[in-house]
Amino acid sequence: MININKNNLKKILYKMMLIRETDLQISKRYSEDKMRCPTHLSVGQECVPSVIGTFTTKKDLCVGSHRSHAHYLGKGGSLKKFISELYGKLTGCSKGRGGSMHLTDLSVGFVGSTAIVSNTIPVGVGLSLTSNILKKKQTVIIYLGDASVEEGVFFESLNFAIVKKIPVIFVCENNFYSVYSPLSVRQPPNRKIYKMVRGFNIKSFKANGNMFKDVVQTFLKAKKFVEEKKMPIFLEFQTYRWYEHCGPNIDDHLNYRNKKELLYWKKNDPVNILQDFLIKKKLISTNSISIMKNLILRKIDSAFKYAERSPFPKNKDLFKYLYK
Ligand SMILES: Cc1ncc(C[n+]2csc(CCOP(=O)(O)OP(=O)(O)O)c2C)c(N)n1
Ligand SMILES: [Mg+2]
Repeated sequence: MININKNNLKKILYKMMLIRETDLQISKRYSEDKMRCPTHLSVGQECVPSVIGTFTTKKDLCVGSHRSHAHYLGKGGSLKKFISELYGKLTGCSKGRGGSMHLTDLSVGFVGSTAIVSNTIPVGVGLSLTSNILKKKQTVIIYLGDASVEEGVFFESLNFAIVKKIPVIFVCENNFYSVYSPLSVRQPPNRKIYKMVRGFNIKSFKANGNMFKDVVQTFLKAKKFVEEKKMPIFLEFQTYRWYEHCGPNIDDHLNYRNKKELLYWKKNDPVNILQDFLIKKKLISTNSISIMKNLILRKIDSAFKYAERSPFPKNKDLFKYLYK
């Protein structure tokens, strides 16, 4: 077991709490109708992006999906630019043109997220190919959901990455659902995603995506592997979303997920797991955690205020950044 230093653990906790509280505020404020884009909240799935963000730098690159709030904030994305983007404002990370599903911010190495499932996978492979040819010391991460592995482009990208020895890290966040459909109605019975990809001769690991220790250990192992072997790797992290697939609400009343399953994952709340561990080890006090939370809430509030007073893009500038 690797030893994770205290500062990194606190960084991970801060990122997790920032992502959690931001999404909760989005959920709370969404009915004001000022965020005019669909949102896919990351509540429950904070651990993986927080760990990856902690152990990568702004020079490392990543691409995300429709559910990328956590990916962007985890990577060190600006909260003000993020909320402004949801408000469609010029100060947004995508200059107000993208909304929640189209985040991009090269200043922190967040190349982009898109609404089309699997769309960014070949882009990530291409980024890593380029980076490798130019001999850049840069980790490239592709976030994908469990439904992404049902798309043809996923297999083409995986195949290409193996054949061309492209040192990219595929990070599959398996939350067991695609909208309302569980894995059992979409993929072969009992087939494990991380085992299926081994048919391509890609190295792969599976870990509990809510348990910071497992995520840190697995990610650092993968990072070392791609750096040393110059080959791709595939990671499957099992996790769970607490809110509806798309939107600000809880949809438990629809009963597409069984109550036992929901309860199990809520009990395994990634934020609580890390907080409890740090408190038990006397690395943080409950008081410092509440101070941290208040600080985060103030930061979120000022990001919302910033977004509200920011200007919308002008109609005449609609196509301004398209071909740059
Ligand atoms: C190519 C394509 N097919 C279908 C959709 C509709 N769609 C949007 S999100 C989503 C679910 C994706 O599930 P998963 O990849 O597991 O990510 P999660 O939402 O669970 O985070 C679907 C089917 C889409 N956007 N793009
Ligand atoms: Mg899913």
